[in-house]
Amino acid sequence: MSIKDLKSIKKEIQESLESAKKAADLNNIFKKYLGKKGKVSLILRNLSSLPKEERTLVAKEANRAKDLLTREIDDRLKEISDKEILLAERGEWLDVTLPGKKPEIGHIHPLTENLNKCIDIFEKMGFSLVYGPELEDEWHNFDALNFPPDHPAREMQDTLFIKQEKRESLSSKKRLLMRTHTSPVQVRYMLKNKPPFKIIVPGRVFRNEATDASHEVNFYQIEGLMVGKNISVANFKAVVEEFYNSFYEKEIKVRLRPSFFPFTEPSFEVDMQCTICNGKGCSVCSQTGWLEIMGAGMVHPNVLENSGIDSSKWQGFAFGMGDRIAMMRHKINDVRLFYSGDLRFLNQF
Ligand code: FA5
Repeated sequence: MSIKDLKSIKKEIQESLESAKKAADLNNIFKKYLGKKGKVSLILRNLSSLPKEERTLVAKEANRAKDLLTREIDDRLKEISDKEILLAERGEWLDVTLPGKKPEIGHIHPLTENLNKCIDIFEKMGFSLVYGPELEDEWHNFDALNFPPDHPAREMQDTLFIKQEKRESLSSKKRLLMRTHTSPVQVRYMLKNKPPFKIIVPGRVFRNEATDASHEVNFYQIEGLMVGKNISVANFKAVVEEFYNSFYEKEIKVRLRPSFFPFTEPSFEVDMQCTICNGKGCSVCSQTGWLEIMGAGMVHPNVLENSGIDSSKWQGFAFGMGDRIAMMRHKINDVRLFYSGDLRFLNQF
């Protein structure tokens, strides 16, 4: 058996594949070349009888022919079986022996799985789970949260307003929008409940902004709110550290930086140590070792008062975090992938 013979076998295989019309033809081709006594199988089995210098070359070519044949036959069998199914579906032909179509079994979306993990951790720390409406009014989303009318802070979050007739003449409690954050649920909860309490509010939020690797038009937030007597920033730091340690299943360092939100005073941005480089500095954390992960602060007295709570007796902290915690957990560098509905991405979880 020489390389030349092998090449002609390959040609022969290709020709018979081209003329094969039925599954049975393909099975015969398989038998002829790759069956127990098939031409290619025999070559592979008898390699040791070839001179050393020819053996490697022949082995390489024979294996190539084997791969080509297996792949082609698989593809063609699938093609033929699809055609047969199509014909059967048209009622022209029915093969009752064909195996049924396996129903595809879905799984929980990675963002839902992350939310569930967060909920479990906070519930273990005694937080109650609260939900609020996605279609919100301007009063709960902005006014009650201490955003003054016409203050530039209102523009901080580009808002998707709902078209309403004579909108300008409506009160802010009637002017509707898609909530831009989960913070309005703080107000809704405080109006109906007496402190002390600690709650978390997971949910979808909407912003009218251009998308990029860390910005989506619609994304998830988890809001936290704890109100009681003598609640301080130290309590907040202990809660978030405990949360991140459990969420990432390793010790995570957290630091607070001063920031501004109309509904908290003082306000801060919370950074966590980058989980990818463990704080050493990498491209994900722009070589700083830290990643901004949430907004937070001590609830502004005006917000407590707007929500019917005496700010001289009670105080608390609030925080809001987005999908970045899931990105960091799964090492995903573009938030849009989570919302793409692309099964090639989602099937990896
Ligand atoms: C807020 O939304 C505040 N409500 C958070 C808060 C709550 C502060 C309670 C104080 C007290 P901010 O706009 O920074 O803040 O959003 C919070 C987090 O949501 C950000 O850290 C970011 O991770 C995420 N986020 C913001 N905009 C987007 C977006 N367009 N796409 C995806 N995630 C976003």
